[in-house]
Amino acid sequence: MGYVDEVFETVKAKNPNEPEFIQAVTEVLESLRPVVDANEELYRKNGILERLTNPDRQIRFRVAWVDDKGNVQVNNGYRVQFNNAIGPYKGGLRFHPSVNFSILKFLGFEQVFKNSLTSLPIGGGKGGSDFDPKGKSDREVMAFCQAFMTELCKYIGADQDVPAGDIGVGGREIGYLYGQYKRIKGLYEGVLTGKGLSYGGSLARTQATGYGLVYITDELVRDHGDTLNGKVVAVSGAGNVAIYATEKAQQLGAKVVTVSDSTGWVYDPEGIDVELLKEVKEVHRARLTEYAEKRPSAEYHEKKDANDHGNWYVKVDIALPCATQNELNLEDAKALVANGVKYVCEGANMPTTLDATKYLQDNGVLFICGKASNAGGVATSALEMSQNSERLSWSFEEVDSKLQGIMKNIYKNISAAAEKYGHKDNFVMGANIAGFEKVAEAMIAQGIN
Ligand code: NDP
Ligand code: 2IT
Repeated sequence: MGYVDEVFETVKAKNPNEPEFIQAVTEVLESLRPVVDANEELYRKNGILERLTNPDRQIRFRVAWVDDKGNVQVNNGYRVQFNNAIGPYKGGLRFHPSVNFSILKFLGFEQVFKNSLTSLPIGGGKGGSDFDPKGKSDREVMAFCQAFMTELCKYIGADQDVPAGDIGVGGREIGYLYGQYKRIKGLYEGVLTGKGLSYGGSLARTQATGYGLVYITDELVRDHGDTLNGKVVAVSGAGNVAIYATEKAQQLGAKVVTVSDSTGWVYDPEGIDVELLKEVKEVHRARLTEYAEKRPSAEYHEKKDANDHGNWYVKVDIALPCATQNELNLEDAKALVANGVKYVCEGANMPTTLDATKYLQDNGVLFICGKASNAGGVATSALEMSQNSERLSWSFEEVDSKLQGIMKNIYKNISAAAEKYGHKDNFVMGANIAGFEKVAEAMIAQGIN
């Protein structure tokens, strides 16, 4: 058995009941075959694949807090510190009832390669809680965040591990978390990113993941002799990534006709009204029914169940999944292809199942995986860390132009890596190989640990 297969069997045996983690590892290891085959002795001698698929540490703690009725609530808190070969652990915190070690390990594992692709000095990690911020008062969210940080602060630091937002964690949560860190540790340092502008945040971090996704999509489209102008786009999700992907796509002349949330989706043939979407989701924290009520051109579709992905059955040129993992499956991919989709770029982490990815690629769809296409968020987080270190803040234009440069560079590197190994336009392979090479080199240089 070759090295890749040996390690893959071990990972499956050692991580039973972790389907998302196995899924992420499957994709990466399959992609790495050509590089590993070419350097098998070196990687084997250094245990590179065994170490890369095994987090440095997994932390779990109890988070007890008091709700508005005076009842004690208890949640699980987590941080997975995956790999710090190229920089301090870096990656978001997710607050969602589905959070468990399988999900955080898949996210932390992906983050290692994504962060490497940014070319910035950041390692990979992820954390969060099964706490559900939906329907909670601001005071309850604050009480939870304070209790969560009271424990998490023992494991993080500006040069050690720097969390940020993810699903269910936005500006409000980062503010409460930062306040509690400062209070306990007595340190005013860049320990979190995605901070508010009045206390060390970076301009353009809020927009960065969605904007970056569209910048790389634009690169892809241009590289294939096409343009975003006039393209019809399906975006899924209606959160941070979806909102700013929609905004930038429309600024560049495309028309976004769908967005979705956990209970339904809208079809708006005139193009999504981004200001209204922001008001509904960022200000009111409401459902998309409110968007449809206020927008005469929009049709609302309630999801029949969690597997209802009706939003992928609309005729579009480009699909940008920006909600959550495994939200685009094989059936959805078939519908997109039947409707003539040409480009799929992931804003979310692992939103496309493995069989759907293969189907899209086999049918000539140009596909960029999340670890490359959504890297603009964490890249801008790293720019926030730089600004915090030098105690300066850069203008929106400066950060945005660095973000554009980073996304162009990622596209260039993943295309080149795919081509070098004889798989032109296979951007999944290109992303995994390009992300891997730097981390592997740093791990070898630093010895066995
Ligand atoms: P938000 O919490 O802001 O938004 C998430 C959106 O997805 C919401 O519209 C939510 O619906 C929907 N959603 C979440 N979970 C589910 C689910 N299980 N089923 C259906 N819909 C769901 O998160 P973000 O926009 O920050 O994150 C979206 C994705 O992008 C995630 O995969 C995240 O890991 C990834 N990502 C985020 C980055 C960032 O900088 N924020 C960076 C890179 C990747 P509802 O409105 O009903 O809650
Ligand atoms: O998945 C991701 O890259 C994020 N949620 C952003 C992480 C970060 O540290 O900005």
